[in-house]
Amino acid sequence: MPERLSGMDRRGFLRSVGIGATVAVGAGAGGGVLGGLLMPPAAGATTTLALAATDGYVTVPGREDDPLYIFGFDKVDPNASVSSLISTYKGHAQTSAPHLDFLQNDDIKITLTNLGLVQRPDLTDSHTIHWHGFDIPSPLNDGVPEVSVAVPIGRQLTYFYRPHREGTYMYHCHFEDVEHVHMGMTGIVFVRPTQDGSSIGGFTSFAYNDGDGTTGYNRHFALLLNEVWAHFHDGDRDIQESIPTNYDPQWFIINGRCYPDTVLPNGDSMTTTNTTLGTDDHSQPNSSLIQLNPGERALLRIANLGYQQHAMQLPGITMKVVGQDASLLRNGSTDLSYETNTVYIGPGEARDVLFTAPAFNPSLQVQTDSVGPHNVYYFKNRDWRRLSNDGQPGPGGMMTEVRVYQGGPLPAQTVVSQTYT
Ligand SMILES: [Cu+2]
Repeated sequence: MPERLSGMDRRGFLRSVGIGATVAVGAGAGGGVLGGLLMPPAAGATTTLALAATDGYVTVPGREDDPLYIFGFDKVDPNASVSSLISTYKGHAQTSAPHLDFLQNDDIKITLTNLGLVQRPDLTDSHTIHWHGFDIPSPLNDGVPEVSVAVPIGRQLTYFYRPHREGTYMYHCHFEDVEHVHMGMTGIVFVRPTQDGSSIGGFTSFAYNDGDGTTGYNRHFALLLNEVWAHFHDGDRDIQESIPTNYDPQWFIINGRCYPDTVLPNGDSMTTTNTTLGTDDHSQPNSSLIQLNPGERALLRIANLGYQQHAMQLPGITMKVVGQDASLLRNGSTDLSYETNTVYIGPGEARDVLFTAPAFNPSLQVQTDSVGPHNVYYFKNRDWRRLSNDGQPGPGGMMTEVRVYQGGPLPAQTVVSQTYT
């Protein structure tokens, strides 16, 4: 925050827009006092999208008939009215949040609408968007409510970004952040390099502006790691306090799902039907399935927004870590990337990992799905306790499958983490 803004001192500015939980924010898309003060003039292409924040329910293995209460973000129509968003989405949050895919140097406007909570009408929490790791020029767009603004129920705020640094990031709500993050308001956001579209080293898509194609890939996959501690979710449902130092998660998830649900396709395959809630087809739409043709190079965009360190392995295939926390692992001309069989990733950290799909091998175990015969490799947590669903016999938890298909039947990917059925 600059010391003086248009002749107004810092305290006066904060008073004029309000701070933290109590303020009503009225900035529309790119307009208003807030936008006029702090938004630079538009330069490149502009991407406009909208997210809505509300509550909902998800299922984890063993809790199919007693779903877990969550908070989350939905991707919604930027032109929809607040009242229509409330009638369509309130109480239908998803987790993980939608993957956000941007191009370096583009202007990005994300309008956040707070729809309120169905299960907890007594709870008048605001929400924010915090783009974790982003080099932000002002706290206004940083989503940290204690030093900026938050979005109260029924109101909207448009966040503005111009990402100058490509790579894999994450985003989350920062309002009462320990609670709202654990309740499910977490997602992956990544920035494609301006080098994308050039043909370098046999690739046209890259993790970074590497200049030599070493971070080129054929397909990319966004994988968000989290844990689930039922006590926190049930406590929020039942108006009970939880003590975070008692943290003891029972489920370990990728993109909001436990194995074997992680390999179900994108979309409504996680539809929840139960007597209390009826059917909710928005809750866990993000697949973690990694489908490859032989010889293709895959980029895993991995982020951890849980509260524990994780160690991820892909037995049978060597991984190469080329990026860390949205930075190419290179110091001048010195290559700092490394090959490994274990990727270590702490809370709030991101890794960009490349590997090449092996040839289809008929002498390995061959499974068949609707696409065809394939070999299976497991991308999984190294800790056996985290491959269990609530202590039940495995495999479960933080694991997904890499399927390498005989004959290369998969068409080119058009969106990140695309699944084929
Ligand atoms: Cu929130």
